[in-house]
Amino acid sequence: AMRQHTGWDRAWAKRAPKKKYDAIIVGAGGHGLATAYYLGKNFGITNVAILEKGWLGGGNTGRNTTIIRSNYLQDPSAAIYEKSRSLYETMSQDLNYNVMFSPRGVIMLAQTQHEVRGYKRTAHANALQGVTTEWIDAARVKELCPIMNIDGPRYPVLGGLWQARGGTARHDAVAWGYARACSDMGMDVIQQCEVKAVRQENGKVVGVDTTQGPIDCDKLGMVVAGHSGVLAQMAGFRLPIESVALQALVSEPIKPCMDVVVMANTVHGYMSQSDKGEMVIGGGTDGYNNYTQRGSFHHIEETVRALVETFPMIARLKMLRQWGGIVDVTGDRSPILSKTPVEGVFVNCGWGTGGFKAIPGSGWAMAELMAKGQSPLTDEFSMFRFREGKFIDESVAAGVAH
Ligand code: FAD
Ligand code: PYC
Repeated sequence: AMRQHTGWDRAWAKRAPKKKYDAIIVGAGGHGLATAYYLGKNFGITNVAILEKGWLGGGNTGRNTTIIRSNYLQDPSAAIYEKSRSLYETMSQDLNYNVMFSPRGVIMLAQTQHEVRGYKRTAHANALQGVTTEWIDAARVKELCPIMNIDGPRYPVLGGLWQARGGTARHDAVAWGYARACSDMGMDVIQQCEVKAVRQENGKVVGVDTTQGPIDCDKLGMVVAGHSGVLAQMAGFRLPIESVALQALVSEPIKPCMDVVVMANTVHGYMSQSDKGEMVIGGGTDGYNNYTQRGSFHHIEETVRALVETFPMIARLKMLRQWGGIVDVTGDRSPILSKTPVEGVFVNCGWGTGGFKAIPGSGWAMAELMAKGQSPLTDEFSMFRFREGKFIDESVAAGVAH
């Protein structure tokens, strides 16, 4: 008989949890998987389990709109986001898995004088940080994205911040590629395994209780995005995080018409075109804290209304589907990669609306923090910075209205 699509090895092995691991990572999103991958690749720590309550990549990693850029303002942000963007350049080769990194370029539009000043400032900061971005005028914006109406009348395009090596990647492939590489190193990726409690003795972590039983560990990495507050509560401390839904939608597929990513932050909308031809569209976060992973009608209306002056063609599109993810937002719109009050417990969260782009850099840095107790890439992102007033303000660069 002809063998068609049978006899394939599983991309990652299905194993029952062992009694004990050197390190447990909670959350098999991109950040959790990348953390495990670099623990193995950079530090030889492979007695690792990644525990996922649902399915691998089913959180924000599989729900985001995949924009990758590193045009942030502050030096610690530029360091970690540019490290991440540069790791995306070679990720398909590193993982031997096609993550479809597409550095098609990202424009952040300036549609007010305030934004013109803000983005010119960012372009200067990026030049000092070694991040290649450029302030471009309205005519160049139109050249890069001809479907755009730059004349207003309400919000004419005045120019933009252009990052030519920003772009997109296939979100599921990033999760799947890391998962396969972790499994190949002998790590256990365990799905449908929810962490319910964090066990500690004398202020040090000793294990977790899960829906698949108790599992011991020496080190624990909490990498659960919108559920970070819930995990922190299990370990007995609080995090300065708010969880809120961020929604997105896609149109019916149409012919290729836009080969850059555009973010229009004054009007609260952004758009790119997927390889299938769908226009991928998103707006600001929901206006209230919630754990609802769903879309809502008013969000479609608000977002399409926001974008239709700048992209008149979307008035004629049918919208195909919408969804939501729970993002973990900090007060300064920067992430937390940190030790915690519990010895052996580390936390990686607070990426909010913008962590897809950060997956490889965050995993690289978090692995170093967990392996060595310190990383130059995470030094400034401690959870204790909020107590000390050392904020890393990225409210403009976050690019998505909160
Ligand atoms: P997740 O992928 O959410 O992974 C966390 C995992 O932890 C989940 O799978 C969850 O099930 C698991 N978990 C939770 N609790 C437990 C438990 N108790 N036990 C076991 N497992 C648990 N970022 C960008 O850079 N560019 C974008 O264009 C962009 N667009 C976005 C659009 C939308 C609509 C959304 C929602 C987000 C967007 N983001 C974007 C943000 C980005 O998706 C996130 O910052 C990033 O994916 C977070 O990854 P993560 O691995 O930390 O979280
Ligand atoms: O962080 O670039 C971003 C982003 C775009 C849309 C959602 N997040």
